[in-house]
Amino acid sequence: MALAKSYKQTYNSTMNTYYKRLRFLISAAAKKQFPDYDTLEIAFAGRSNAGKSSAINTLADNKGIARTSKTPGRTQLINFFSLDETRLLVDLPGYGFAKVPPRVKKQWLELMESYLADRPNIVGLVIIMDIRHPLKEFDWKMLEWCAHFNIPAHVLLTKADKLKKGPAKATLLQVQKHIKEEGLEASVQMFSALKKQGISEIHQILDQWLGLDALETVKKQDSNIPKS
Ligand SMILES: Nc1nc2c(ncn2[C@@H]2O[C@H](COP(=O)(O)OP(=O)(O)OP(=O)(O)O)[C@@H](O)[C@H]2O)c(=O)[nH]1
Ligand SMILES: [Mg+2]
Repeated sequence: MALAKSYKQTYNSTMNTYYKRLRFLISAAAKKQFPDYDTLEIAFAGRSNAGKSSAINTLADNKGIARTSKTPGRTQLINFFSLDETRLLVDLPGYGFAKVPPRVKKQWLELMESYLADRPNIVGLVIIMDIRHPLKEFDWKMLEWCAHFNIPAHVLLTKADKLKKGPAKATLLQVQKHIKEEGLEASVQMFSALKKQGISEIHQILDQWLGLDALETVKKQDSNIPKS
């Protein structure tokens, strides 16, 4: 199987370099521009400026692939990236930009709704939150959306470099507890694009959702085969 072979070729025991192959596919302003459903898709959602694009760049070890910005609300399109022919990552536009006119907010809502309502190929949602401002109204909406459609959710508490270790850990535990208390489910981790913290954890989650962990077993079984 070509895919299994290519995954094995890009994986080594210390660093999963599979995600380095991430390539920009299309920026979509409307549903008709979305790619076909014949892929597994993982979407990255979060409030504006939370660090979605930076997280994608960091996990792909490619600074420039997803555009980042100091101006909240810059990414107003849905950006699709491909890992291979059957696996996509999606950078969703952020919510919560104060200075944006109502017309733009309305466009954002329509685009997000058209995406979330009609992508049966989504296998997981990564919800990015600034560790200093977790679990805002939009984040709860996304967690509820995942529960409703039975889609696994993973929370990245990013910008972890902005807090000391103790408060960061306390926030992680609080977020886990609060999600559970609300009867919702999500795995939670710390992350920092600046310090490149939490990369192997997010890779493991993505591997699982994208069915790549099964290929890992194949890799181990084949590890005695000499490299050509
Ligand atoms: N210190 C620190 N800054 C970060 C981190 N991740 C992102 N940033 C900064 O936060 C700002 C916003 O990052 P983006 O990745 O563009 O955020 P976004 O969620 O994609 O924003 P929108 O596309 O506007 O919704 C940029 O100035 C980044 O450099 C991090 O882990 N640590
Ligand atoms: Mg962005």
